[in-house]
Amino acid sequence: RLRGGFTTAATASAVEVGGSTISRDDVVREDDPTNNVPDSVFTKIGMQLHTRDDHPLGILKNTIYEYFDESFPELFKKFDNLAPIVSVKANFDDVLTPPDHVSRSYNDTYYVDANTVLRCHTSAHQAEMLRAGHTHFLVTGDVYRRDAIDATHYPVFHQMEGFRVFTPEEWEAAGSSDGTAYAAQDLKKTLEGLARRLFGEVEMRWVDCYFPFTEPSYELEIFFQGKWLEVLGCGVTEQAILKNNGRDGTVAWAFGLGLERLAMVLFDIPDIRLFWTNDSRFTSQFKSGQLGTKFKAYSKYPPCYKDISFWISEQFTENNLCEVVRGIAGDLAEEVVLIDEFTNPKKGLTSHCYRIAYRSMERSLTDEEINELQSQVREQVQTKLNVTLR
Ligand code: FA5
Ligand code: MG
Repeated sequence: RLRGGFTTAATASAVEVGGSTISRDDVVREDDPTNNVPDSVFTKIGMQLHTRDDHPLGILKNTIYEYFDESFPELFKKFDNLAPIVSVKANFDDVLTPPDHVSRSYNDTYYVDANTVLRCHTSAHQAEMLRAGHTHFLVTGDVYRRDAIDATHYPVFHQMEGFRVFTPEEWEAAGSSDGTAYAAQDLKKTLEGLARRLFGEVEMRWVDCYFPFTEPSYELEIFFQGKWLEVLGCGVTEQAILKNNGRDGTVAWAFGLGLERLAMVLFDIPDIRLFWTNDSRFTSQFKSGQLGTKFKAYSKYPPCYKDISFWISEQFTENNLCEVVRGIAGDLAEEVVLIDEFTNPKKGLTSHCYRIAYRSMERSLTDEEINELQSQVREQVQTKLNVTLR
């Protein structure tokens, strides 16, 4: 099927991941209100960028594997081929996400049906791994979130989950009587070692934060090119998760790191869409085993900006607008920014004006095709988002 008349990649009717077949008709059902997965997201399932040894994400994953193998020989089991379609229970309930948490909303998460989602984090596999008897594991995979459109956000990105269980004998042997303190200290030491392996001697800092599944919880930030960059979330696993999954009496740590965030910094990759390109000017620059080759940008084609203004309705959200734009323009949509907003107090109506930047990383776009994309955006914004164009 042609999208927007310009995208020529046909949508396959089914893909294979980790031995299971995922069929398009089960995942994309526009007329089913319990489903909100667009074709543009379905086409990313099964791409497995993180398993390509000469792709920046694969190179990074392999380097992290090496760090764990060298620091802890034969301790961590690795999984990178688990299917991304998981139950709501696995993605949320099993990791103690409260019933009213925003991440559960249709605005933030892709639902296949009321009980099934595209995983929004690799933490979705913690409980099943524990129940299968694993106590030291790394799970890498594609994760899916409805989100903004800009250089660092894409509806599909990759995470690596790490998990390590300690028995009382382990912390007692180390002279500690407090399993939680012991695990927190081991976690920080392990991740600081990883950060040094990836970045060399860098300034880093721990920031206290909150996750439903860990306590205490931290984010690690790295000072890179003048800014503090959040690269991972982690913490000491909530006791209920261990208890509910056959590991009562133990203590564990867990982390989840964003592979694109790290790779953009390590390889100087300026736009997150580049991870998905087949353009050989991108792919030919990276070699298996070579972490940190600096990407040489090829010449940028000019962007084209189009504004769209409308009176919003109560259900309007920016994520829904971005879905419409991505559904029509795909990767030609570089950015969607709110540039003006006002309320007419008499009418009680609020107007938003968004500026959409269209740009291909591979070629010049013609006025004609951009006008055609924008006219489809205008049409669908009205029919799908229930807003009134101004
Ligand atoms: C999580 O997803 C937690 N599951 C992480 C975790 C695991 C915490 C285990 C504790 C224990 P968060 O939503 O912050 O947390 O995402 C983790 C990392 O993914 C971020 O630090 C960031 O590096 C990356 N990330 C998050 N959102 C995006 C995005 N839209 N695009 C690219 N990378 C992202
Ligand atoms: Mg975070």
